[in-house]
Amino acid sequence: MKNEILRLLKKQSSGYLSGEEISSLLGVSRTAVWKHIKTLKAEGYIIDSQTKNGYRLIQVPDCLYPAEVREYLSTRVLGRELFYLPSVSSTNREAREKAEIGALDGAVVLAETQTAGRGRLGREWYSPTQTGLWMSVILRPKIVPADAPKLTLTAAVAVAEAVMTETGLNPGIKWPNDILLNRKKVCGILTEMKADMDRVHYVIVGIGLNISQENYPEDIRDIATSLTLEAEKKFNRAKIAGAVLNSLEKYYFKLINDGFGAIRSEWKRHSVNLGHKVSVNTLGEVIKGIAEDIDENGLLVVKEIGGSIKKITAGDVTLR
Ligand code: BT5
Repeated sequence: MKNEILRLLKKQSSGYLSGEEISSLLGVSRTAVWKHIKTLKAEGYIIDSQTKNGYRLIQVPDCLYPAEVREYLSTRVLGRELFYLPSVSSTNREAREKAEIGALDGAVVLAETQTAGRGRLGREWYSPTQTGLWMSVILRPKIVPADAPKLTLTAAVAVAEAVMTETGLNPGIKWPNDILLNRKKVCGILTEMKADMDRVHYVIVGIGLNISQENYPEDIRDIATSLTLEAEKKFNRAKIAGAVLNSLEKYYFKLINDGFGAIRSEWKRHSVNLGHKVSVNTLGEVIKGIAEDIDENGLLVVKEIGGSIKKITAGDVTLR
């Protein structure tokens, strides 16, 4: 009911809507209308109430409330279940718990802040409140575990495209999971899964996209950036969330229906690694050479100085 009232207020935002009109349109009492308006105000919606004219929506808060994100969604599967939390330890962790108790394919967990946001290998992900997109998507694809890394690359292409269309900026992708603007990291992706040897039960694609931070802690100041810092303007975070999910669904369906080929080409178009000297730290071993390609499984192909070819499943790449 609260969302229905919000929908009416948005439709009528150029003028006032009386409590009586709302109550007769929705078939609820005027007291109930008043209570829902009170809740909306507590959630940060600025609503002018006048005894004579009724209610008018003045401003929507910069929050990732499902009702706001839904406004921008054109998906079939992704986001059909949206779980919203003002604060959570990690959306990936929350998503895993939801997946264990039967959350649907395409369910999404969104939070305004994470108190223990995670990167790969237990690294920290800085997730201050109401400044980024801290989001995890639960997917239940019928794939074998060896194909799961393709999902990280698919998500990277999807985020890069959404960032491009929403901001006009030109993001690069650093293998396997970083989206860069101006050589600094604007987004990281953490893909986790539960699988048997021959079957994936679910995959959690965690996306951390810096939207409006203007300052970073010292340890990441030189390597991190945000959409606002690069574009020098503010963005509607709910709209960015919608755009990322729309793009992710498009590329996810493409992966499932048509295979990795087209996504691989897109990925290569955005790549900042290919053709460059790199140093890849892969579980303690450092491989140096030229990043030649990503193969049909999403592995990074590096040609070492002596000419031998190494295919890398996981690691951290430094451009040299
Ligand atoms: C990643 O790890 O880049 C994956 C990050 C995924 C975060 C999302 S947020 C929603 C979901 N829930 C979670 O708990 N996680 C996912 P990695 O490649 O390991 O990079 C981590 C490194 O990036 C850190 O060690 C820092 O150096 C740097 N870093 C931390 N916070 C950052 C930020 N906000 N922006 C840019 N760089 C950051």
